[in-house]
Order: sequence, then C-alpha cells, then structure tokens
Amino acid sequence: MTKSGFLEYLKFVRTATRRLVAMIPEDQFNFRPQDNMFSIKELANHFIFAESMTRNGIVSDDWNPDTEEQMETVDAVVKLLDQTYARTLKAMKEFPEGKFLNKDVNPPGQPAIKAEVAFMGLILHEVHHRTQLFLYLKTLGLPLDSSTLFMP
Ligand code: NI
Repeated sequence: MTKSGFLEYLKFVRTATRRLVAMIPEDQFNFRPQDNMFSIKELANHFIFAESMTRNGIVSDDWNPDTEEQMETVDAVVKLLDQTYARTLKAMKEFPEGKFLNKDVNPPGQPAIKAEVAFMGLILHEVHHRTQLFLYLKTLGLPLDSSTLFMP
C-alpha cells in the first residue's frame, strides 16, 4: 500500500481510538480486570509509546519512544495521543515514498522487515490494544457498541 493509503487508514483507526481514550472515566484510570493485566492507564500509555517507538525506528532507526513518562490523567494521555499522532503524520509525510516501500528496518529482537510492514504493525498494535480498552470500558458499564469503533 502507498504511504498515503496507510496514513488514511491510520486516520480512520485513530478517530475511534481517540474517541475511546477520551471516554475513559478519570476515577477508573487505574482499573485493571486482573492483577496480571495492564491497568487502563498502563494500556493507554503503552500503545502511545509503541507508536512513537515504531515511527522513530522506521524514520531514523532509533527504536525509542518520544517519552517514557507515564501520563497520570486522562486529559494528559489524550494530549500525548494527539501530540504523538501529529509527530507521526509530520515524520511520515517527510519520509520518502521509496524508503517507505523498500527500506529494511530492524525492530528490536525481530528479523528485518520493510518499513511499510513495520508501519502496518504500528496500526495493528493500536487496533489490538484498542479492542482491549473497549472491553475494559464495556466491563465498567460504559454504553459502547460497534459504532463506537467503526463510525468515522
Ligand atoms: Ni502491546
């Protein structure tokens, strides 16, 4: 897929992800369904960190996130999500199409993959954890259904 195709798909995915993150009740930010599972706070921070880590790896071979600071409130995590997305859009717009399709990148602990496959992985990771967040919020009684995830 072309870079612009991926960015369009990320926009579609991100719209619902942001909607869900903004719905997190502040007083449930530390909720976790089981002791061995992410809390909502850890989950939201985790997939935002993963986005900047993967984007930085694709663009500059630096597999570090923009920040490792955990956001402690829902407002702060929404702001970090928006800021991270803006940086991803800027970085990807500046990244040449030819490199997007052909550059080999080396995610830590994994075999080399093409940049576009790594970017696909970034989106897949978000969708995976977004579904997890959806289930957490539904478990807490929020009025969610499939339209929450798939309406533009
Ligand atoms: Ni993950």
